[in-house]
Amino acid sequence: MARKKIALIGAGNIGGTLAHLIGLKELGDVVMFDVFGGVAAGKALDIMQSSPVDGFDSHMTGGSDYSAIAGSDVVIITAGFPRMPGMSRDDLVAKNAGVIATVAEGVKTHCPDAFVIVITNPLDAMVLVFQEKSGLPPEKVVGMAGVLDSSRFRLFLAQEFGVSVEDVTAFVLGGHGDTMVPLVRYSTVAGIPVPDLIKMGWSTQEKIDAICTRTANGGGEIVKLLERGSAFYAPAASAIAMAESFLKDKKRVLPCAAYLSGQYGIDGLYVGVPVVIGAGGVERVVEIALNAEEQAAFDKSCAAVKELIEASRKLVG
Ligand code: TXD
Repeated sequence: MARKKIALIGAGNIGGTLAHLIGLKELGDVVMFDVFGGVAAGKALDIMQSSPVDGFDSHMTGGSDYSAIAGSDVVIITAGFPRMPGMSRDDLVAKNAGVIATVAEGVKTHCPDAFVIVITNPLDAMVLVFQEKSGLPPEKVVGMAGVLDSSRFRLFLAQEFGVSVEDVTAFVLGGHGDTMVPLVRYSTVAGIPVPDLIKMGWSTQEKIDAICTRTANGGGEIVKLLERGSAFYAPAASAIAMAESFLKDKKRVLPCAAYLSGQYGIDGLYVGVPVVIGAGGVERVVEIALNAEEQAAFDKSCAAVKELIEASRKLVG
């Protein structure tokens, strides 16, 4: 079986980490693209030079010529500008919508059959801009946010309960950002729902509420600490989980920004929901029944996504 080909558009902090993880996991060969072609080429060469030490075979190249991404199986997009301190994700819309429109043109021309994962913020708006501008089928275009948000939620819950992160599952819905909706009743420790754990005295409602707030502000917490740039290790790991599920047809159930056409009462928007990712891309949207409080939070989140989309439409048409 020939090796898979993975194109990384954007060779910044997340792009470089993605390439390293792809090598370590032997997921395929890597082509990195960046407007700064030297950075892409330098990172590709540096990571490939680690391959004899770590024992992986992966061919990596970098540059600023779109034709190099031809025939890619997966494209992961991080191109754009990161959030700086004091800047909200939403402030990024003006800068990044134009970048994504250009990237969409490159992907449409050179690898229209690829499975595309968009990471660039503001995520829910950028993934729709990409899908509309590229014309790729909606099931082959997803946004990465929910895996990261739920990973943060899982970590904080595991720390609160004093158990392994492996045994904590978490469920988040909605847009990426401050309006994200952590679903506590679907979050568990080895199958025991968090509300039951509260009843069992493992934690209190106040502590769980504080964890939900910390999760929703998880990106901002890191931006504040780093002072320049935003999180990149956990975002890269999250996108790799999605790419791996596609490449290996694992059919994992992962929260992703997926195109909704009527599910959850939403039509024509990308919003974070649990989906099954397999060789066909997004093979299924998991639609659960929400209670009134959850529905209200979800609707609020969708309204925030809609606002962003309108803002980006004004900028790139
Ligand atoms: O959950 C999520 N979706 C996110 C999203 C979590 C964390 C960070 N998130 C966003 O990802 C962040 O707000 C940014 O919009 C992207 C990429 O973050 P990263 O930390 O990798 O940013 P960098 O290091 O600035 O890298 C961006 C690269 C940089 O090398 C630029 O030269 C390049 O993008 N760039 C371009 N490449 C190709 N084509 C164009 N037009 C272009 N413009 C800039």
